[in-house]
Amino acid sequence: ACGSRQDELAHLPEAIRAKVHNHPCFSEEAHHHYARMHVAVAPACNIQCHYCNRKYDCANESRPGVVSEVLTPEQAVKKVLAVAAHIPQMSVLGIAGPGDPLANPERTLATFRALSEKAPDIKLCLSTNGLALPGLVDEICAHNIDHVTITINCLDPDIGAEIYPWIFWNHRRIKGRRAAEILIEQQQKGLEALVARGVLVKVNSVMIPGVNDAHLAEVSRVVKAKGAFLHNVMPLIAKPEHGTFYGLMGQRGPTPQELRDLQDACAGDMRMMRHCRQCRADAVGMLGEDRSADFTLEKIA
Ligand code: CLF
Ligand code: SF4
Repeated sequence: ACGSRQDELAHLPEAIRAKVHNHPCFSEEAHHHYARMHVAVAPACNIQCHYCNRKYDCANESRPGVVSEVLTPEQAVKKVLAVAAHIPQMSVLGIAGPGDPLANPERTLATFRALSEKAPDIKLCLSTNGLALPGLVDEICAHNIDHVTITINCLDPDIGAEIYPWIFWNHRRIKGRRAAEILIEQQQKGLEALVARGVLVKVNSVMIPGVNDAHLAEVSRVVKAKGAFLHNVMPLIAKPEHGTFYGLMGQRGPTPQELRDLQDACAGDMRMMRHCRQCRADAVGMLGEDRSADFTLEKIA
């Protein structure tokens, strides 16, 4: 269906091609042939985004609106092995919520550790808001996680203060501009450290009209200069029930045309992802397909 994309990977160095050729998010071509699954092992979060309602999955990587069944690492491993036995195209296991995977490091790393032993052919993938990332880079590398996504919505703490009401940092809740400043610093440090270690980093940005839309081309330029592999600009899903603040304030999401225009503006400098399907934290199957209902704990027991 997508023959014109056949050469998408042709110019990449062999080592990178080997990492992305069967990753449905990092390679557009791969998403026609390979599937991913997520296990929802990470319930807690260490920041608050205005577009998030904790009753739903993390909007870093997922479509708000459906609550995932939180699994223990043992249950998650069982589920991955069951899915792998039924869906041979399943090449990637991601942890993306329902909170932030790195705000639940024991649960997240125990899951990855067990899988790298029991299913060494499955690629491991992680999506995070980045706050706890710099302190966990060694662990991430030790667990053979080759793909990390950081959700970076801004570089300017004044804009950040409009997106993040607070963060939880060094056992304290920090609010306002200072909170955004720390988060932005940690995200950039984490990005640099992962790139230095050869981990492929994708940056997701949530496009919020009137808040960060005019700023995201700059974000794209900077993360590219630091070595991010891919930038994925996702539309804010603005539904009153999904935002603690935006919902109440009537914040809207971008139109499809506004989203395309921004992706085009960023594309001048950067490889852009345009096939993201804003998956749930427990999605199973090809992108855009969700077979999670076929693999509930009850069904795989
Ligand atoms: Fe999952 Fe994310 Fe890994 Fe993909 S999803 S943790 S990079 S394996 Fe993919 Fe889904 Fe978009 Fe995410 S389509 S929401 S970009
Ligand atoms: Fe919600 Fe994810 Fe933001 Fe945490 S990082 S507040 S779970 S959207």
